[in-house]
Amino acid sequence: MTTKNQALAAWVQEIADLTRPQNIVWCDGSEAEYDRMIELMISDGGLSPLNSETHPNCYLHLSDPQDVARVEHLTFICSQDKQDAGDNNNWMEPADAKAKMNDLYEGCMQGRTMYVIPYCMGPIDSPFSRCGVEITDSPYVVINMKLMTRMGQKSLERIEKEGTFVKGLHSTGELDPDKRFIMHFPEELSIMSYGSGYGGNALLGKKCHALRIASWQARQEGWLAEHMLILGLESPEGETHYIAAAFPSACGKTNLAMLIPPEKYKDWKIWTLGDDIAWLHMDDQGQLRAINPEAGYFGVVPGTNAKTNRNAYDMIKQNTIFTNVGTTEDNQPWWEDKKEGAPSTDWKGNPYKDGAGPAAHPNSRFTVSATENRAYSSLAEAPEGVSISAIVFGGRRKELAPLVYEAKSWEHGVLIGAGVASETTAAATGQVGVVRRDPMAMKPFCGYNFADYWSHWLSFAERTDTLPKIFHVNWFRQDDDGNFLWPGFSENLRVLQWIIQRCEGESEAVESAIGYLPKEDGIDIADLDIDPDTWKSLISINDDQWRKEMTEFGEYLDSFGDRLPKKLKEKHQEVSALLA
Ligand code: SAT
Ligand code: MN
Repeated sequence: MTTKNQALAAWVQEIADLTRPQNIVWCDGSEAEYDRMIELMISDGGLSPLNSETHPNCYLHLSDPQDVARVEHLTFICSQDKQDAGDNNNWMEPADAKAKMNDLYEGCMQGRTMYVIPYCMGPIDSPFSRCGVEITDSPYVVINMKLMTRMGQKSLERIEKEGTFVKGLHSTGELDPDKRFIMHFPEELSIMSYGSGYGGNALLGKKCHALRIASWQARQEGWLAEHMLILGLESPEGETHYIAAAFPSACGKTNLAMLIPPEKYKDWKIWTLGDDIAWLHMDDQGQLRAINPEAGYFGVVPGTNAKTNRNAYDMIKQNTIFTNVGTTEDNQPWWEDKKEGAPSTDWKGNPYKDGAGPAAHPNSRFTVSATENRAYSSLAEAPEGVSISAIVFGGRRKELAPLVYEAKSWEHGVLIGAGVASETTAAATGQVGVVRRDPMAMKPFCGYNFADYWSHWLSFAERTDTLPKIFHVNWFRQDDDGNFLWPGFSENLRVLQWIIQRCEGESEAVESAIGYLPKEDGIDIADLDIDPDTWKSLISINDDQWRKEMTEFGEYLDSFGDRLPKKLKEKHQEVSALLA
């Protein structure tokens, strides 16, 4: 296989000259190719088969122990003008970044195979989809891209027809944390990644393309590329509303997107469209429509069990790649809170020792095709996407943010999104559990200056008056002893119901300084074990805490200087005045 597209052929040649691989393989995306890659990886130790009776077609990959998460401090946006990247990104002069990367790439594929992976983010026939080509020397990347994207021949055909594609170059390199960089060149639609084999650093279609590069493109073209799940909530009457929700990594997007309603609401149904990324476009009628650019899930494994996420638990019993989990004595995958079996080896491949750390790495992952999910929505493949009724922001906050509140307008909703803060998780290297500002859950993923990003969000209000309503949720409130105040998981359905009722004008709310809150009986919790005081605190605000929050948030906004949209500042002042 090769290509009719001159630019692509020339680029592949140029990269081959630089990296000097032993051979070049163009990936066609076929099942046969996937099976061959699995065999190859088993034979060279990159994968091991798991118990084929309990977990048919499942494999375990153990990464280098120093290469288990995204590396935000080594991720750069290399725009011509530093201000375009903004203080929210690390920046490097494009020429310097390229020189640095080309030094690392020089001869780096000697003795190895170079894989050329054409892929399409989004349904292959959707006008909203965008294509890319990833060049990599990692077979692990090939099999993951096969599950996570529409990859191979069909994508190449689309690239040949359209002529444009995002160029992504990846090499695993020496896996030396000091020689690891993830560089983005948004003006050239290109990505250079070196020294890591981990998901978000190496599967370039995901965060690098579908968020960082796409967010930049989206601003120029009038759409949004967001760190959002997409779900459909179907009522017993058969009416389905679509919701897009942004939470930081490892804060439960996959669980919410695959939620099974509690017994009391068993006539309701949740359909999954996506669990991580949404591309939002405005249609001719002024409706915001969403597609999921991905075709699979790269989900956090620990905590997944028959109670927390039955759909995912069943989904990953076959045709799944596990990265950095432990195993049981009979070679089944094992992880913390699996609630079944016991660990025999840990994620480093050593015998498991009680008290010597978790068996599965906290950021261990499953990779699986979305078609394995029994709640997969038939509309997930629709080229026109689905019409979004509500946008939801959220984070992991022990205190402050109530269970749910609603923005008073689109502009106020943009302020609420910009105000998202969350406790850090194991999805990125660094300290876990410290609150950091993470606007729209896009801090690690927005490919340009946040001030310009907020202007772009605000501009949608000038284009239509039928925008979705905006909400904020927090499933993670705790008491002083660290107990969660809200049961979460399937019970979150009750909050989604309130959100949809609000969209339909069917539920009254209480106005507060920060937005509309549910009335005490607005969400049915009669059968839940929540005492009245706890419930009151979950759906009310503490003015002192919020005054402090708004002061800190205001300082953060001011740090964006002149580029900060005036409208956002005004909204911030409005809320602050109501709290004074
Ligand atoms: O590592 S990924 O970026 O692919 C997953 C995540 O952190 O959301
Ligand atoms: Mn994510």
